[in-house]
Amino acid sequence: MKLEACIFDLDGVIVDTAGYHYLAWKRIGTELGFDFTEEMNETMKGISRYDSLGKLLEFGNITISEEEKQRLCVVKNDYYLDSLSDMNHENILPGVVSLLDELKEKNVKIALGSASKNAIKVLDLIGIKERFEVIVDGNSVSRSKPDPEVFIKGATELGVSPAHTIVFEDSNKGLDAAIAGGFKTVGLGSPEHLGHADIVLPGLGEVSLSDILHQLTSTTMTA
Ligand code: B16
Ligand code: MG
Repeated sequence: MKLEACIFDLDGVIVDTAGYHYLAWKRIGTELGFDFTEEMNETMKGISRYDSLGKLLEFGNITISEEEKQRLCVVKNDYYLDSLSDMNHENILPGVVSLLDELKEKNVKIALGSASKNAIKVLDLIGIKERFEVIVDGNSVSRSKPDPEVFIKGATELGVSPAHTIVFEDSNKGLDAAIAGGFKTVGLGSPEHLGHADIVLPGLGEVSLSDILHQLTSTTMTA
């Protein structure tokens, strides 16, 4: 079977912004009077800003009005955007650029599939926006991961089939979305959280496309 495309999640896969989202939510948690932990944050990775706030409020056992929810989403985003002020090419995670190079060389299509409404801004800051033929982000989907919409839209716009496309994800919910859409999946992070991916790697550093393909199918997928 031939590899037609790769769809990359953004935060935690292409760039190390997952920690910045966490710190912004932690600050909101502190302001609401409770300690928002990394373990709690794990369940929020990959989901939309509004849905993330809903989870945070559940963790804190807090009920607020819709108006206050909208206000807190704006405050959280302001904290997050502040943390991006020094972001540049150096924040790209190890192995990403060489993998994008290899995919281009082998004519494998490349898309972004992110829940973030800040995706284009982040890609601009790190200087790799032009490498993505298709960008699907939080502004272009109506259903948050784990719904497969973001990845299905990416594959449709690229003109490829999910079964011939790899999704790279750092979040549990993102992997659920990719699996529901019928994609091959590579989880980036710990097997404890991402054990349902076809394969789990600690990151993209020091791994080649052929290693990934070999591990994914042993024999049936080629680029
Ligand atoms: P924003 P991804 C997701 O991006 C993040 O993982 C998640 O933590 C964040 O809440 C979500 O984007 C929305 O981001 O507030 O910037 O619109 O991992 O799908 O690239
Ligand atoms: Mg992510």
